[in-house]
Amino acid sequence: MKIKGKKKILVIYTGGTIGMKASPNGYIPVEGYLNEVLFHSSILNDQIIKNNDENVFRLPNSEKHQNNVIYRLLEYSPLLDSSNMGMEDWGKIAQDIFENYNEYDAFIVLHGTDTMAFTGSALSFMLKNLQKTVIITGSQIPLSELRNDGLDNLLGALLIAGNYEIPEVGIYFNNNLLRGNRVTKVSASELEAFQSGNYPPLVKVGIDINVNWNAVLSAATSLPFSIQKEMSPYIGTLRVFPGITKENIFNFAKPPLKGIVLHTYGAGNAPANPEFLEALKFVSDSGIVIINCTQCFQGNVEAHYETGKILAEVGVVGGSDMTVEAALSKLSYLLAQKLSPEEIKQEMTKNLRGELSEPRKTKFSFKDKAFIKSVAEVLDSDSGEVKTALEPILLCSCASLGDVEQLKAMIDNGADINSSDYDGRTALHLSASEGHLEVVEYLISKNVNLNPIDRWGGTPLQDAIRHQHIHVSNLLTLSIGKLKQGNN
Ligand code: ASN
Repeated sequence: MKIKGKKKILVIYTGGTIGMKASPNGYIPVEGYLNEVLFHSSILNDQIIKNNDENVFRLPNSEKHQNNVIYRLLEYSPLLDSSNMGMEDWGKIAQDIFENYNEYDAFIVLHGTDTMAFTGSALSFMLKNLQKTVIITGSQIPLSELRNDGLDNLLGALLIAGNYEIPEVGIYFNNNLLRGNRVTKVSASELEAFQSGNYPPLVKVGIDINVNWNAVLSAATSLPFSIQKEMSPYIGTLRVFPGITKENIFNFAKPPLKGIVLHTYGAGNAPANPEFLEALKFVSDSGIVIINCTQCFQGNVEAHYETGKILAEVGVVGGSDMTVEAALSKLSYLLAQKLSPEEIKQEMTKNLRGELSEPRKTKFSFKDKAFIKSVAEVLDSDSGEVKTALEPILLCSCASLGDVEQLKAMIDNGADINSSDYDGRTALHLSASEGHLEVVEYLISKNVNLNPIDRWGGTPLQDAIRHQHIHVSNLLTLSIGKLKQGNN
């Protein structure tokens, strides 16, 4: 939803390259520096409102963006390179969002890029029933450099957070807002540092700001916003490689470990080596939850191959198209809830915050016996036009699938055995074409019309001959002969 009027944004500044300055030991975060940059920037602020000891900035309005956005910078101490951040830091960010939730309309978290994808994933789970925009951003080049990506990233994040309600945790980088738990850092040097392999951008910023509303999570929840600060540290990720041994597994899966993200090949495959599989089974049976995530940047874990299926057989849970960052933080989040391993396994396969794509439900089809049965049952209670229109199609579908039982049930219930579909094809045409002798026998026993003509002038006997169903064509020839004799 696009929002108008004055919007208040809290900018939580945790550290990262964006606010760093060069030092003899390389770039380091410098306290107070970002505040100074904002203070002097005519792009990021056109008015400074003193609020106690702090500065509140106003984002300039422009022809395109009459945003009326004001924002406050909440600087952490110490400022951190994100490589030094851990679960407690996520808890602190979650707590600050919680404490300021009612006072602000949106939140921006300035963060280093190295672990931004982990924080994006973790916060998506830790913030529950989120109804406001949370955007994490940072940069590859510090604002202190003449040429940098920090200015665009911060400005873009402020404009999106100030103008749209996108009620999820996103990562804004290089003109794209991506879902926080779908993102991986893909480059240490390019300005496009992040990509989301399995989910489209929520917002693309070009000449215009284009929000892909179909991709954005809905905020439809009546439950109040809350947070879970506790995350379990007893997790780890193990990358499968050619030559991996059972010892690798046992050395890794030592107490107090409770959850493993197994980083597998391709569509979720691992070596079919019995010792390796037995080790995984032993670990899984001991109550450690193992989640299967692919090493590939794109695609998901599906049990297409034997090498993937056997992992499921030893208790490893498929992680669908989750990133490793998302799977790890989800495991950590669920383990902290003190659920049983079975409950955690179940939750891991569910879509909690848009972090995974659940398998598509099979499409209904007249090639599906169960579907035909259900439709036929519904039609039983109908005596009108819908029944007249659908019954021939159902009869033909049953005949084509060789489903004698369902065919009998429908004919016993009064369906017209000689009815034809829109091509003039009858149940006898279909069963003869497919060579379902049992169906043909049954239809003949019910005195079906043996010579119906479809819209191409074809008969069931011709169908049986064309498809070389000898038994069916013999039976039809015999029955037609008998019929002729009887008529003479
Ligand atoms: N090392 C930095 C960090 O993650 C990298 C960056 O922000 N571009 O804090």
